[in-house]
Amino acid sequence: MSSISLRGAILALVMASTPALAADHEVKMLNQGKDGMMTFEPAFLTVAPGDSVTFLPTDMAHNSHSVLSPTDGASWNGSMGEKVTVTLNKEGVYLYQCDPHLPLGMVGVIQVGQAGNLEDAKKHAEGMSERIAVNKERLNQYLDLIQ
Ligand SMILES: [Cu+2]
Repeated sequence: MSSISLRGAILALVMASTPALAADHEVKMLNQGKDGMMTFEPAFLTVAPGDSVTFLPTDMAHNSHSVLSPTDGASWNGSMGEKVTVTLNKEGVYLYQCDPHLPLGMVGVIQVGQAGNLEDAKKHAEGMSERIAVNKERLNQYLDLIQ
């Protein structure tokens, strides 16, 4: 093997072992989505540690506010109509809501890697559910998608 092709082979090996670039996932904040009125879409996301999620004010009168994160995990509190990007390094389940539309079931769930805090998340979700009047089933449906 010539030294040039050897260098090429080494370079290919190095690149193959480099972790995949962190992805950015987009979640729309909508007045009307496939889950009905006042939704995040997609409202359930599975992402890899180190990925980021951007909440887009596709419709304006919404915000994204995290209400449960794993220990040492990121939290966020977007203003109304604000585009927010969060990087999620810590594995676990994250719950978030649109503050004015929590009573209408405008909630979302993100699973980052292993769902080590699933029991905490379910317990917290029970408290949230007491404040949801419409589309109460959504939160549990999203939690059921956790693997
Ligand atoms: Cu909203």
